[in-house]
Amino acid sequence: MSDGDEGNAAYGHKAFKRSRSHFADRITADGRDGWPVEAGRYRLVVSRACPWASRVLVSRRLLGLEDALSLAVVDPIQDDRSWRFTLDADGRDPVLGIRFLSEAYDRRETGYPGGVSVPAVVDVPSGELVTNDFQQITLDLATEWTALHRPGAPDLYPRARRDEIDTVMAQVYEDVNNGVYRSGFATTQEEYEAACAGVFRRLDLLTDRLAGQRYLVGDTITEADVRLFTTLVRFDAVYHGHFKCNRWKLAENPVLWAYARDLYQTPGFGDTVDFDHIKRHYYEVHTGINPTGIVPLGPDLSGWLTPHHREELGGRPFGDGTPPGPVRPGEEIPAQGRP
Ligand SMILES: N[C@@H](CCC(=O)N[C@@H](CS)C(=O)NCC(=O)O)C(=O)O
Repeated sequence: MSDGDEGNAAYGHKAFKRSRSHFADRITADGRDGWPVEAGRYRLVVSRACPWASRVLVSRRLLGLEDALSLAVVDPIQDDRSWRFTLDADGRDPVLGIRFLSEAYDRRETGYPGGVSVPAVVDVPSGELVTNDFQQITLDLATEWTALHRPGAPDLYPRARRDEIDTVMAQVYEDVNNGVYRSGFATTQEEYEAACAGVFRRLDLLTDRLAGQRYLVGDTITEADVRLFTTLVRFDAVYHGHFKCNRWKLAENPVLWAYARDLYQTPGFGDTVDFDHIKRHYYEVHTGINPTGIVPLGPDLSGWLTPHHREELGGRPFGDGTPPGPVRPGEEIPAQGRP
């Protein structure tokens, strides 16, 4: 079996193409799409394996939205009905009462024929999917959910820096976030080489950028760092081997490795990462590119906790704000998912 979006390339012998999110309603302060920001009304459904969903996990923690937006974590292994709540008692999400995420999609659109993807935000009272628009959800958490942010929450999308953040994020998306998928699911040598070369060309440029500055834009953590982090944290565990992005390992690039460790060790980043879910999902689910489903034992994760010395570059991680507090009880990463 293969990811819905990703299966076309794995089996169809055509270039990997990421599908656009089908449900693009926005949850906003003024509720203009019919979905007003409201504490406790929505449920965020993620796979901790998924880099697009992981963006939302990090933003939710940094902004302190855990009480306002509850969390459901799916099993990292889908079956033929896609994402399922088999980690929960009786295989049902305790709040939505459903066994498969597809049930929320069906409630929104009867007979919805498209793929079921995470991240997904579901309206709890009606059980309907509101949005699976992974490019917009985090921007809205940063800019529309402000009334519910914790005291000391950082500004992840500062108005004065948006043009620069958007430019960096577009490059990171094309060449890195999605580039690794185009490399991994390529079905011709040319396609693979172009995608893989593009990944490393961009990582080289990002290395230059990050050699002398702690964060991608300005001197604080922004949405751009959240989006680069979610790919870097998976790099050696899955993209280097499984997706054949193997010119070098992250741990062999002193600048990016220190940058990634710095973020990993910042509250709100590493405490959302489950390496066990990441490895099992990629290696077991994408049987088109790993037919045995064997999950490798490595890499050694202990390096993630080693000193990074990036504070010597200055920078104010949370700007005028503060780091988030401890992880919410029940949302801790089990020991097998941590270094
Ligand atoms: N293309 C997705 C972006 C998110 C995405 O690709 N998520 C993957 C997991 S990393 C997914 O849920 N794929 C569908 C599946 O695996 O069944 C969308 O249209 O919103």
